[in-house]
Amino acid sequence: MMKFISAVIVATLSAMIIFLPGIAYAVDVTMGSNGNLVFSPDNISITAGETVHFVNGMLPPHNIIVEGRADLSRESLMFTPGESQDILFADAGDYDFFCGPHQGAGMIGHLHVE
Ligand SMILES: [Cu+2]
Repeated sequence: MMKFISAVIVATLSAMIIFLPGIAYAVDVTMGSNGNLVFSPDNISITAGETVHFVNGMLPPHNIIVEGRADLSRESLMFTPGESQDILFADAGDYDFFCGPHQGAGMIGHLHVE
């Protein structure tokens, strides 16, 4: 009986993993890549409606400030490597973004949405 229950649990967990809704990101951006105060990549092109996935890397804390767009910015600082923020860009345009703590160090990027 225990063996049967174990098998059911394993089968259920497997099914949950397989059928978890997958989220497709247009771009993964690493913040603090390879110990440098950069967004990587820092020059991004996506299509309107796509989502950019920002992942915290080395030298935290980091955040994402989209110039002139408080609604798209993620001001809360991320301290733990692996933390992430998703930003959906619904409108075409050109966006400059930077990391609040590290803007002066050149942690900036550009996003083109078509
Ligand atoms: Cu930073």
